Amino acid sequence: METMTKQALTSEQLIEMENRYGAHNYHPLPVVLAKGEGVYVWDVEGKKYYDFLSAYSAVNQGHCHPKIVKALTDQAQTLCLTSRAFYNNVLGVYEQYVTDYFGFDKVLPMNSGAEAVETALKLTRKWAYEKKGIAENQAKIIVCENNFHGRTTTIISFSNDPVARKHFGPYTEGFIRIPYNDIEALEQALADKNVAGFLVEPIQGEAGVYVPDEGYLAEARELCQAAGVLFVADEVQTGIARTGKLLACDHEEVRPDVLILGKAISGGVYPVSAVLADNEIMEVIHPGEHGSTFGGNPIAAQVAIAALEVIEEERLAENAEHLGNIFRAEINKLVQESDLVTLVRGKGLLNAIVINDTEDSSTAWDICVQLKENGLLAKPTHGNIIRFAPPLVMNEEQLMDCVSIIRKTILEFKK
Ligand code: IF1
Repeated sequence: METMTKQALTSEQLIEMENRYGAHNYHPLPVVLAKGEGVYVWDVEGKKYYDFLSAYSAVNQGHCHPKIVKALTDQAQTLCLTSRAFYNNVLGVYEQYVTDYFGFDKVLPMNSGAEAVETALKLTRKWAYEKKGIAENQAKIIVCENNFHGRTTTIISFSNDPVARKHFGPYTEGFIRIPYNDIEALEQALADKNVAGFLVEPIQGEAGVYVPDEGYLAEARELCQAAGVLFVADEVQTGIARTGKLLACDHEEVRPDVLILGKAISGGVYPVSAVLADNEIMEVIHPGEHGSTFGGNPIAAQVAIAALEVIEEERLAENAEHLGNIFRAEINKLVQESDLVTLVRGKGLLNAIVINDTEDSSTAWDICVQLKENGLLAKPTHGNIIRFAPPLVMNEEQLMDCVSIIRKTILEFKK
């Protein structure tokens, strides 16, 4: 049988193939992308779109950033993978660079965000037993309601999202769940002497870009310090310039004890994640106690250095801050004009609009389909919230173009 070339396949055929041969663990918007550059992506029929999701904030530096892609291809032609059974000539350079960049003594390199969260949980528990003196198997970690930290068995164990959890039990023990943005609840939970850490998203992404009250992170951090509990920040989504600062914690000058990074640390070019901490914490991990075949491989290391350099060179945090302010001001005008949009919230270029309909409605989805028709790709989170997170390399003119697409779509939308 003749093999079909990529170009021969239509969107419809490609969707049908995914449907037939792939597990149905996602429900994508019906658009099949074939190319990306900067803030734009193109579908297989050649239609051009603004990407307003950035692969869930992984592609902060824009699609196929030439500097990051060059780092990837150069290293791929030289040395791809050694495993950590041997040293390689890139990892140490990266480790020095990334620890200096974020201001921690040490890094533990992993691949996916969920793996980095798992790493932070293991690190927190081990620290609790070996440094804090908690009795064996008694350590607890405080987490927040409506958290999203990934898809592994332990992580979904402390989720309260029924879709993420149901029929995946039995669940991992040792977690206390408290309301997000509730200092009193944290204070009460910290009274338990077996608490080892507090795991928190500085802005809750999946929950619908839920920004806590000003001062929440700083107060939470102080309470943890006073209780001798590790403050563990999951900045997988909020990190690396997305919210207008390098880290979302920087808005409140909070330095976490354990920092979890993923997604944009590679500019979306390669799966790279990291856990950063100071020696006092990281030294509890010894050879053989944790790791990953691919973690810290030479390609990942080169890609991450390049991706972090781009953030600084192109002043992406400053741009996110600037464009984010414009974006929310413009969408707030729309809130006044349209009954369909009730509010816009977010920080920097991590924003969401709330649609005037129920959580189980299809309205946000239907609007996203219409946005797609009008040349802009975004994704709902819940039935009534749409997340807006374009690449941070966008310019003001492009942003205003996007605002007018969103405006037109909302004003013309009929339920
Ligand atoms: C999916 C949301 C975003 C994360 C935080 C760890 C991870 C994530 C704070 C795990 C991942 C993703 C994964 C993606 C959907 C998604 C997401 F809608 F669920 F909330 F980004 F907005 N910590 N977030 O947000 O990282 O293992 O995926 O590399 O389809 O599951 P990962």
